[in-house]
Amino acid sequence: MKFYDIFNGDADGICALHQLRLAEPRAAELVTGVKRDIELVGRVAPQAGDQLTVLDVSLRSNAGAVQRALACGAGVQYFDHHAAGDIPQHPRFEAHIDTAPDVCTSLLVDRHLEGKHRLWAVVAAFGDNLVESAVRAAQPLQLDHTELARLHELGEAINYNAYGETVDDLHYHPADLYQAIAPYQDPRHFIFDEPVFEVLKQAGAEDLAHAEELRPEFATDTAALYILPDAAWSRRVNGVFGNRLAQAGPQRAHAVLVTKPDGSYVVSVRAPRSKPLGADVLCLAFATGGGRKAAAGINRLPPQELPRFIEAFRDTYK
Ligand SMILES: [Mn+2]
Repeated sequence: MKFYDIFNGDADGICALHQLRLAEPRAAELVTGVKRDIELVGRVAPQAGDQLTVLDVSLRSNAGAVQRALACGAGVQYFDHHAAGDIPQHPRFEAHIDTAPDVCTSLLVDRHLEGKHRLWAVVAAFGDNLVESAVRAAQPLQLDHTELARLHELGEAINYNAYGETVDDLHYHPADLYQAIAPYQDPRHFIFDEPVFEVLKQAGAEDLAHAEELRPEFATDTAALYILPDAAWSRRVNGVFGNRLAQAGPQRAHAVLVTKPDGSYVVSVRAPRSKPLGADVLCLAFATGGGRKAAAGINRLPPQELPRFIEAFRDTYK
């Protein structure tokens, strides 16, 4: 019998697993990746009697692999907050799935453990940018303002570490980061005793400084577009940079393009925060586009389509 711990490589995934294993220690094979690696269950080949714990990757993206695991006699415990599709009804499937917008996977694990390792759920909620939920979860812990701010920074730092095209782009492989965290009951001790937090904070600031040196391709009162070069720092900072732009210019739509080695682009579009609409329709007009009204993207925009994208973007947000 074998155990597999399968988790998203971001703060929510790591802190979800950490809470569980503090409560129920278990040696397991770790399966994880960059934040965008969400089809993780298919990476294992379980056998009858094996036990899979899956955290913070959508069931919809893993449905086939989960079905196969169940069919071959393995058990699956599943915690997640992303849109799930059909939830299997099976005696060996244990689901903790809640897609409410104010929860993250670590908060679901916290609910399951009745708050036993709440501090790590707070870190994760900050990492998933659920600031209000994090503050609410922290309430009974009576942390002072500085402690709360440190947990916020830690969540952001762990989350930042998960951004990249492949694990080669990351400062720490998420499995290594999890193992660095694993001995710590209290994230405040982790911050103090390990270099990880300072390393990630420093690295994140450097990446952001690179991005902030860039001039936009164009910027008007209603829309701005940036193209980041083909570099590891671009792939890491992309999400954080987009957040910064959105915070600094709430009336403005932003498109951030990251150049791929083949010259095509990964596109992320954020509608203006003051009017969070239109990003989905814009991106769906391109072959590999998708997303939500407020934020959407295109997985691969060929270079010859760039002018068409720019025109459509300007037209959507004029
Ligand atoms: Mn999450």
